[in-house]
Amino acid sequence: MSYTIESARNIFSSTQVADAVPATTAMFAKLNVDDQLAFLWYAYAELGRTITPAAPGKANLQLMEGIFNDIKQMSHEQQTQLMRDLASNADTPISRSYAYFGVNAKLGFWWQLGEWMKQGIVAPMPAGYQMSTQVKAVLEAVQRIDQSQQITVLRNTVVNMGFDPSLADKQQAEVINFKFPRASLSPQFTIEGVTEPTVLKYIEAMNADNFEAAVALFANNGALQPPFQKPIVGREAITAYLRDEGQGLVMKPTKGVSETIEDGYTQHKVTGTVETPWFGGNVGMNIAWRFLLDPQGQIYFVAIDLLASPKELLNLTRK
Ligand code: EQ3
Repeated sequence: MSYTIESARNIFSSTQVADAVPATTAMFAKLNVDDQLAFLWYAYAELGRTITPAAPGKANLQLMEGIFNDIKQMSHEQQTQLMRDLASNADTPISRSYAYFGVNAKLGFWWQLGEWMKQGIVAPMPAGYQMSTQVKAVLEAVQRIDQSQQITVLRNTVVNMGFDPSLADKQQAEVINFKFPRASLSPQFTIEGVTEPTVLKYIEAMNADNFEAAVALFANNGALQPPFQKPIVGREAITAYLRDEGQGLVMKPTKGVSETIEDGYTQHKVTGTVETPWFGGNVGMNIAWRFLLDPQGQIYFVAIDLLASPKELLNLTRK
């Protein structure tokens, strides 16, 4: 049997992923724009406290200095309009620039705005604001899920803002990517049940932000499937994705299972936690990596799943 990316997606198919994340993100998307901004403010008031203060980093924020200076010059009405434009994907110059920010730059942008909202430099939530029943319902839904799922919802909302670059002309500025400082030593690890060198090298390279080394482990037509997304196919596309999304992640795999299937292909499921530089050790996301290696030992497919519950860390069944 030969694999296709489509059939590879079904390996270890009993893995339970955190479906509450897309469900809650969809509830959020139905709110009107002002309710969306209000929801984010209240959700962030809770979660923001666990953000590692050093995470955005001065050097990273300097990359957006021009836009920040413009925002500081605006009246509160203009600032509020800017936030509405971003949330409603309106076609404005700042909304277009935002669409070309990398994921971490988008998060950093809002982090800075949030800090300035607290200080009154950027228009705060209107005094006496009354939360609508719709906002309350989404907030309650978010409170029911665990913290790692909550930060994923928050992240998704911010990522989807701005003017969709697929509609804009692509002659815009380069993508702004953040870099995060690393402790000089990557975490030492062994994975109980998995000794496959390709899997170990993948984790090691990712823990050093060495994306070239990580991608060299993939087959030419290999694919990486991020949580709740379609597979990203080919080395070039995977490299661009990891440079944007993989910076500063700390991966702590613990357990796994390996199996030779047919025609020399092997499959490996590894579970453990992943920390983002934004929340450091405060939030450990429960993650599974489902690898399919070709007969040459190259990664033909790897899915990264955000697991439904910590119990899923122990689900290493093969079906
Ligand atoms: C200002 C305020 C509060 C109000 C205003 O009205 C609107 C907004 C938007 C506001 C601001 C909100 C802010 C600042 C929100 C910030 C949220 C943050 C910092 C969220 C960060 C989340 C990060 C996550 C969930 C990262 C997850 C990464 C994972 C799971 C990566 C996994 C990977 C692995 C393990 C691999 O092996 C390689 C691939 C991949 C990268 C997918």
